[in-house]
Amino acid sequence: MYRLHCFSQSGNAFKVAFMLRALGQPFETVHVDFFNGATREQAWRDENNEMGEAPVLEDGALRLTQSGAILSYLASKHARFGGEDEAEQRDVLRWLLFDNHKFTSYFASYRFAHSLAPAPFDPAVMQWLLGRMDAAFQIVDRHLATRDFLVGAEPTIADFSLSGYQFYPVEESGIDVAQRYPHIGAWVARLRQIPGWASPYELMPGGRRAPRPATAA
Ligand SMILES: N[C@@H](CCC(=O)N[C@@H](CS)C(=O)NCC(=O)O)C(=O)O
Repeated sequence: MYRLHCFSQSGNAFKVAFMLRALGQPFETVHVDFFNGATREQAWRDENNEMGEAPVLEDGALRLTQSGAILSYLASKHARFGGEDEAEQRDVLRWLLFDNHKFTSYFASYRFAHSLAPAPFDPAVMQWLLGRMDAAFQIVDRHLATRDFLVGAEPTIADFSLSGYQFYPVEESGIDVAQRYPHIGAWVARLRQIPGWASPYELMPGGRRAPRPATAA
């Protein structure tokens, strides 16, 4: 059985959990104690991921890291969600790269700084992150104005990847994505309908943390 090293606040890990559920593949979870510094410990890195990040997926003797690489591995192994042909597969890769560089990355950083980090960030840093995130979200919102999914006519791993952080409560980021980016909001609602979908807090261990009192956006 697959073993997913993850924690409930990790949207990057949720990308993989969502994919496994959509594939109907059972998996065990292994809690990564991120908030107590597990990913910074050299012993954890030596054993799990030299890059110091969750998620990690074990498939027998294989230990896979980087959600995009894991999603590609699963799509290829189970022959689902990878794109219908070579052109779609290339397009999926473009979106995975855009996601990891900008879409997930700035949103997840903003959310962490907004409510999960131990202390508030400098407002100038928050403004900069918000601007970077907004630029990426506008691009995706425009793309989704004329289609149901990011690539092709059916969901792909590009959808699992970009939506990783979109199923958490609004108060964690302080950004009402559905209201600010209506096409992204409609796409997220469609993804919730994929059989197997469940919320990150149901699928991954660690529970909820009381958000730190918010800083102004
Ligand atoms: N591009 C990576 C990002 C993974 C990532 O940033 N994971 C976070 C948790 S959501 C992490 O473990 N961060 C540890 C750290 O930065 O110290 C992926 O998609 O897997």
